[in-house]
Amino acid sequence: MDPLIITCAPVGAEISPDQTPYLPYTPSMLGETARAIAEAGASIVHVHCRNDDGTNTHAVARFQQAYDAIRAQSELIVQFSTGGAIGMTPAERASVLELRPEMATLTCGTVNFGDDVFENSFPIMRAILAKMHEFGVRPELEIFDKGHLANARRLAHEGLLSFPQHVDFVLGVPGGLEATVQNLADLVDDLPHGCTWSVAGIGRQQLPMALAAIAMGGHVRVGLEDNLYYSKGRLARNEELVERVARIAREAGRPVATPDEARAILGLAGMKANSL
Ligand code: KMH
Ligand code: ZN
Repeated sequence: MDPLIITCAPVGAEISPDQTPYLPYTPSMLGETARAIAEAGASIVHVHCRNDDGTNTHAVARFQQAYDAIRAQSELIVQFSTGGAIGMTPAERASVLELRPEMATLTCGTVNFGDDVFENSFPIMRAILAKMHEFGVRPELEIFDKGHLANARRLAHEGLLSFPQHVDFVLGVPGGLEATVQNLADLVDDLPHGCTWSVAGIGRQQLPMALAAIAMGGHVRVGLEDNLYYSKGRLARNEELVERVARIAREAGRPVATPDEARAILGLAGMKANSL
């Protein structure tokens, strides 16, 4: 098995700073977090941005500040979110690709998201992919439901994607596919040949999904975007969530990838200077 790639999603768009004191919602907090999670064993950081008051933003200038802060403190693969927050326009979500991060997410279909709808129609997906091609950004395909893999295959059939790709299964969102080992195994079985994959279990399913991925040869995403707690009633710091998965993987005989090892596994060209 390849060394384990640990992605950390430290902020997300749904958690507010009044739910936890550990949410790194400013660029300088993100920089500090990047250093801590890299030391703990992460190789990718999945980035959302906030204003100083904690509200969501997808402003290009704010992502540039976050990028610079992360890069000043780590060699992590920087993966921008193009999912953003519910209510953002597709153009807003895609705008940050002009900063040419090494990777960015592409959610492969619409999904109920609690009481909201996270909209990713084919026109939205095509527009985001076009920007990824324009700026040379590698997608991570976010799969919240089984049909999303079929959508990704359809995009490939249209010539907009080529497989293999790196895929992240986000399981346990209310409205998406539940986080069970059986569902994970079915999704992995359905992957196009040669894809690499990780899993992000939501809430208390974060650790069980990580354990399954460690055993199955997949990779793992943890972080406060998906789960606030280290254990019942005990709020987590991002680096603790990374450190626990790294420790368990090593105990299980699975080494943990450095950022450059992750780049080699994912076929990324190398740490790019962003263009601005
Ligand atoms: N905040 C969610 C609506 C992504 O980052 O690509 C979408 C999301 C997915 O978080
Ligand atoms: Zn996200």
